[in-house]
Amino acid sequence: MSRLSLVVSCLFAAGCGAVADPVDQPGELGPDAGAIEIDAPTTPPPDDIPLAPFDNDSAQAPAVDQFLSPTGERALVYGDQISAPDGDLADFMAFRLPSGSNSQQRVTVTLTCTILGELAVIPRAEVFAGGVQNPRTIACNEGPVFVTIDTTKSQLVRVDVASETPVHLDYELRVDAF
Ligand SMILES: [Ca+2]
Repeated sequence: MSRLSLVVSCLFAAGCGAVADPVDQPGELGPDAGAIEIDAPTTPPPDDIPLAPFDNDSAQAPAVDQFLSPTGERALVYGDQISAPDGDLADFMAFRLPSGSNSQQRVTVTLTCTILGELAVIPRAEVFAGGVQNPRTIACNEGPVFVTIDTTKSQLVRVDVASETPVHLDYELRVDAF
């Protein structure tokens, strides 16, 4: 069998690798194997952080808009998920209180979160009175926070997260008004 015919037949013969390997492997594997082991720890973490599905809510169309009163629904409880930098970045909820003789009322806002991923910025809920520029901010797992609100205005709550590395939040927002 000529040299050419041996090479060609190797393309079709299952055992032909055994002929070539003893020549090539010993010299290449030593230094290469070492380099691979050194590089391995620098590979990025597994991207098994889930994405929150888009739910198409917005400040204009909140996921819930609830009227709270002493004789009706006394609390707003809403649970959902958000994620960053991809997926659904923010959710919006709204609530209103009866406007009695006192236009100021204190409520408690609680944001409870289960967080997956490395966080650079603590996720938060922000409570906006309609049109007010400076929202009151409540951080994840901070516990109940007292917020004094204007009962003549609808209150918007935005829960959001900002992160350049993958982060996923399962949260429950709770507003206790009475
Ligand atoms: Ca959303």
